Amino acid sequence: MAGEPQADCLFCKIVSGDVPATVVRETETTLAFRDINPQAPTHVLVIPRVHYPDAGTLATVEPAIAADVLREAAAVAVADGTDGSGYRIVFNTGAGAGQTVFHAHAHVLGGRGFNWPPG
Ligand code: IU
Repeated sequence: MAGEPQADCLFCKIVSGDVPATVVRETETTLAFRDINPQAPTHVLVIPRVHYPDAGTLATVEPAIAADVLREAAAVAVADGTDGSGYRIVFNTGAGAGQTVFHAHAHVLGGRGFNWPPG
């Protein structure tokens, strides 16, 4: 069924508690935890509890939960104090764009300056 946990998905295992993570915020529909390999002083992943392979699919099938992910991403930036200086929300989508975990997630990056265009 759409959105069901996948046995081979790392982020589903974090949602179920089978894999530990440093959780910073949770809601009924989302979980936010620190990235294990941070690329900035603030680097938090916000994921839906339900499993969809990428953000576009999530937004198409479960738009309310996609909105929850975005709202929580902004809340993480405020909680970490990065909202004043600016922060970045990134949804890598597809292997060619750097996606390595195929469970939708927002990267929230902050606490340093960022270049444009991104690498
Ligand atoms: P990506 O956009 O799919 O590349 O992001 C996956 C992220 O998941 C990446 O930044 C990893 O450092 C992060 N991550 C993690 O936080 N914990 C883990 O156990 C694994 C990956 I594997």
